[in-house]
Amino acid sequence: MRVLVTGAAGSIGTVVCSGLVDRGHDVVGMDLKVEPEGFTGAWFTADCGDPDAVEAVFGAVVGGGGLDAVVHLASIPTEDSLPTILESHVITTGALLDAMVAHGVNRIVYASSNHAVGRTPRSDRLGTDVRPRPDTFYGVGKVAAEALLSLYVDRYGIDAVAARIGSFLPQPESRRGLSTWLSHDDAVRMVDACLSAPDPGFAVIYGISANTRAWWDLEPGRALGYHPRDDAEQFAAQVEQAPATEEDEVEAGYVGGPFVTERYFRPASLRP
Ligand code: 15L
Repeated sequence: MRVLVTGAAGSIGTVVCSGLVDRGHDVVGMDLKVEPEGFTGAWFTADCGDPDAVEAVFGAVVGGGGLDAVVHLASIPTEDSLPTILESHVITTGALLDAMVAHGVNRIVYASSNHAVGRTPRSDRLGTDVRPRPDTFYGVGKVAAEALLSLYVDRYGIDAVAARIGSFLPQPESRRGLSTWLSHDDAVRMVDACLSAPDPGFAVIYGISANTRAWWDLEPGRALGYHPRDDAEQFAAQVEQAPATEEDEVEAGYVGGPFVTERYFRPASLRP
């Protein structure tokens, strides 16, 4: 498959790009940053929040060999002001969706986040058929971007998979991470499955590894062919060596962990 990856120079992007290349995909990178050393495919240094820039990239990519899918990873990975968040998550997604429709590109895999439901109290394993419950403006941005994907699936018949990623790290670093970890290898497996699943329509999955202590249901991912192999439990002894802190306890109350705490509270009208 020929795939355009946004945020290709970012932490998830670099891992996903090289993993997709290893799996036989032709990967085109797009990022605000310049092409990282060792990147093998075509590269576009451009802002996916700028519709004209996105249109120019699509024109060049589609004209130069076609394009089967977009993997949209570009965004600010943490909390920010509401306008900045909407630009980073929703406006970029809209620009890409418009270009997809204009150029007949039928699939997008979107890096959503667990923070779309982060304000959900921890209890039983959480499915994807629950109320969106963001914990921050960051989470609001992810919910809104998911809604935009849903709209374009219904209007234009494209396929869109939103993967609510947990904690993408080489290894879990906290007690919460023993539940929320997404390993590098599983991230590649996940994106590849979302690209290849036959006719997903609009789908939401949780992007975590097969963690023994998982809080989120892996079945929606398995239904699309995402079969994670790693388990954070192998790091449990190491993580639990340090005594549990009050912070661990507060953060364990809601699935969004630290993002639910007061240090993330700020007025929506605060300008960047
Ligand atoms: C995310 O979506 C964020 O991008 C990252 O900064 C972490 O907060 C991660 O979720 C997590 O929940 O651990």
